[in-house]
Amino acid sequence: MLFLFSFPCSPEYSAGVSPASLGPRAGTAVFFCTGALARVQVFGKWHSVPRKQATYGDAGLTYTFSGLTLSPKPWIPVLECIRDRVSGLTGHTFNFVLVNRYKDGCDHIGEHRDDERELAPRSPIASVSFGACRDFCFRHKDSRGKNPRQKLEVVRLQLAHGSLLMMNPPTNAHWYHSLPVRKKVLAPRVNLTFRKILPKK
Ligand SMILES: O=C(O)CCC(=O)C(=O)O
Repeated sequence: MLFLFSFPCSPEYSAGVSPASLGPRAGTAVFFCTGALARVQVFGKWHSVPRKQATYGDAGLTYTFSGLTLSPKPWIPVLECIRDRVSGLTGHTFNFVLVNRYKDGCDHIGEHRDDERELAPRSPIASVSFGACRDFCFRHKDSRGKNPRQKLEVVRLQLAHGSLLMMNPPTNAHWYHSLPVRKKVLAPRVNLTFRKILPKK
């Protein structure tokens, strides 16, 4: 089940966040992955991640996806502030955030499901967007590939500046999502996905 809200985006609520304020040059501290941590494995081949990524969260957690294991950096005030606003609005708590920064419409994220074992099973993923409006697509797991078992329509949402999308269970058990290339989009966008990760055993 999905819910799309307009996130209160005043400076008071969003800590003045914009793609610039979450960019590496602004000095407000989001450190994006570089080197080996900015590469992903897809069908056994390594590629540069077509966007910038960073993870922040509680101490001791790790999150593995696309062949990468990321240990979050300690929370910084701007992300804590937004996390707490999202918690206040939704009633859910989060211990981890994945930050994705798309410099323009050529940066993207391919179809995936966020179905990693470290994610707390009954916890939603809260996705907050800042900057350029981008299409966000959901494709049902049975409607993928050349000979799909079903032909369900792709669900397209527009994630505008200040939107909060709640991906509630069991959405990601059945639907893949992606942020496709949109070459006409010239402006940057930052997306924060707040998650609850299970502590390591
Ligand atoms: O940038 C977005 O809106 C999507 C990010 C995403 O799919 C993810 O973090 O799993």
